[in-house]
Amino acid sequence: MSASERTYIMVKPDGVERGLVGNILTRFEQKGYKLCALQMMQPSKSLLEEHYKDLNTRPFFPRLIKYMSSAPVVGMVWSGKNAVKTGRKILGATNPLDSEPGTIRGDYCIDVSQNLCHGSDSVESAEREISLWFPAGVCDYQRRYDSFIYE
Ligand code: RTP
Repeated sequence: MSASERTYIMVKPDGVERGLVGNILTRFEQKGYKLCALQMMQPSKSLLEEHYKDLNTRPFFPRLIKYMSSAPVVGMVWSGKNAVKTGRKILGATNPLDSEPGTIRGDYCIDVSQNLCHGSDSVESAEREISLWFPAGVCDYQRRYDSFIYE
């Protein structure tokens, strides 16, 4: 865990279609995380199959790839202390049935298959996903007000 820990957060097609990009981005910004990359794109099936390769034996995998490639997504890289774990808390539990009010999924969705956003589940998967979605690299910069966020 360090102030330079990074996570990959993605607004899924349902989040883009429902106009929730700004809301999702704002929650990470206001928490104090540093935005290092932002892109909108319609992902290919092969990119999504690579991203979700650990799930390729699951029964919902074909449905997941179809849904994720159905419209643009917005991918972001955020950095800061505990970005991976706290990022998952900000999103809420995968199944909106279990996600607490106050989280993105707890506040805005109902079905597990349309759960608005993705967040890396470990530091290792974050680094893999950042390289996959941002092969040209992301911004690295010193933010002047970090002294107001970290001791
Ligand atoms: P994500 O990768 O999207 O952040 O989700 P996660 O780690 O919290 O959950 P994971 O188990 O990796 O599932 C990835 C995505 O697959 C869809 N899903 N559908 N039973 C179902 O229909 C089902 N289960 C999972 C969700 O979109 C989930 O976020």
